[in-house]
Amino acid sequence: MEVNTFKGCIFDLDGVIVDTAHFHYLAWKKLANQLGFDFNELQNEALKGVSRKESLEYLLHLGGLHFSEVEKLELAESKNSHYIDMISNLDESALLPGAKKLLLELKDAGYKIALGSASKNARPVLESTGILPLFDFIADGNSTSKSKPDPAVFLIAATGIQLLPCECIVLEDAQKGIEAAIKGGFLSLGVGDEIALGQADHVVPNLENVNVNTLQHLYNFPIHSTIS
Ligand code: B16
Ligand code: MG
Repeated sequence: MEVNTFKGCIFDLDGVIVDTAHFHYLAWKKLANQLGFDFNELQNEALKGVSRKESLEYLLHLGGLHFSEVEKLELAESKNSHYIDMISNLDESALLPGAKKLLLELKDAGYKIALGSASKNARPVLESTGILPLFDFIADGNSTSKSKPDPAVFLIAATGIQLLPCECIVLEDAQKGIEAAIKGGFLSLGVGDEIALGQADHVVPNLENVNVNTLQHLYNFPIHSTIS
């Protein structure tokens, strides 16, 4: 009997590694308020993991507003500058509990590590929190314009670390991210709410108690070879 084992991990960024998901929400709320309507955390759930462009379309739909393509570019730019202001003092303290420890353990154990984030700000966020060198490959909002639940960003990440989707665990806090992982044929670990992320192979509330042993226990499974 053979044992099938995962060989790498693809991490989402906002809400899994770094506590920036809340800043995305606040920046969208600020833009909505400027446009004359309110936006709450429940509505924001639908934007998690979604690209800036698609998030803006959704927000404008909620507000019942219509703008030209040029105006929409300006609005997206305005949200991004609110977001950049909010993260301007980001440092290691913004890392979510257990994230760095897990990255270090995976690296020490020889697993490949990639980023699979929808954010165009992913690289500066990794730099300012000091964890950029822990990644073997970065796939982010600059790598594809296809937004989760499209698996494109994870497929680019898997290719970047030279692994098959079925050899990678995708760690995600967004329902659309888990959907993308499933569509792409990846193993999945939901990080957050058990009900919202129920489609994932496994769900943990955060990364605090997740280590290499936990992942090996959850994702290494025996293959019963068939005799032909
Ligand atoms: P940006 P993730 C996503 O990052 C965020 O969850 C989502 O709220 C944001 O709109 C998206 O990145 C684009 O971010 O405006 O910085 O390009 O969760 O996929 O790491
Ligand atoms: Mg996320």
